[in-house]
Amino acid sequence: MSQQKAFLDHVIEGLRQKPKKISSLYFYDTKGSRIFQEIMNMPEYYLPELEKALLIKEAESIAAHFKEEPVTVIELGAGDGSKTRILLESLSVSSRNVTYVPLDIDKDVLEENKQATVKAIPGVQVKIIAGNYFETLSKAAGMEGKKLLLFMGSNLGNFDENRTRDFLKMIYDHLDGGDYFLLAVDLKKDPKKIAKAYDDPHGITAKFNLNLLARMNRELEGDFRLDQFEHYATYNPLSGLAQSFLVSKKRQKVQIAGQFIEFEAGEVIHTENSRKYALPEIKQLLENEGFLINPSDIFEQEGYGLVLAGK
Ligand code: AVI
Repeated sequence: MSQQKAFLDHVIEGLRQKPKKISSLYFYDTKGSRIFQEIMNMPEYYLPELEKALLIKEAESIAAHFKEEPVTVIELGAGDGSKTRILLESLSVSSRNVTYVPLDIDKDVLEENKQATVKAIPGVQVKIIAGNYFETLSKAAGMEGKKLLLFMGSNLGNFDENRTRDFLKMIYDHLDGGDYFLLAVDLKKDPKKIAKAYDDPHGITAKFNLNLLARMNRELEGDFRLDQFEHYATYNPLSGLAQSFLVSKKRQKVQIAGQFIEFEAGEVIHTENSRKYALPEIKQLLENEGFLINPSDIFEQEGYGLVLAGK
């Protein structure tokens, strides 16, 4: 099935459900990825900064698990790898031989990542693999040496409960005894701070969410009127769930590839979950799949967490 057809089928199925929903995976076309970069650079979206600070603080403790032996660092959804280089630097001091295998959908961003990494840390070998998680992880996991698999950016928070379980199981199955998995997660904290990160005053997150409608117009011959929908984000401090929606401002009918979808005034499309965790919850999720976690391998600072889980 072509990607376009899969997108259309997904959209029609999701918009015929009650409540209407579309997976946040579809945010990331070229335009959406560019807007996501804007989000990453805005002060309200605190996640990248906290992650970087925690990596700087803990890189040596993490690297100490790989003393004097070759290590293959595999990163899922690696992007430009700018923060990962903090860890690679420490590893290249403590380990003899470091191979970095960044995995991402976007081949161009991987090429940039490779060039920047080789330039910054000349001793590190870089092997890029472009494609989706499932295909690329099998290739990468077959490589030699002790493995350290990274899943950063609190990307886990975008998965629903079943997908989280399946994903962690898949990671576990691709590792061998003695390998490690490093997971970065955003934690429950001041609800106002979280709410603002997903509903910023510049309107960048709104633009990111509304781009989903624009993408349907571009790729699926949709006729959504962007000015007739608005971004709405909530955060529930009890469940830890930040959720984004697109709200129809009026009763309207929209056409997508010849099919009609009706909206009531105020009706929503649920477009994203960004779950925030407590560290014991994350520990439990990982242990449920068989990972072993030493209490000294759980790192936290200012409501952001890193967990180094062993197999
Ligand atoms: C990619 N992901 C971890 C982001 C998040 O925080 O859930 C996506 C995002 N959505 C709105 N702002 C950022």
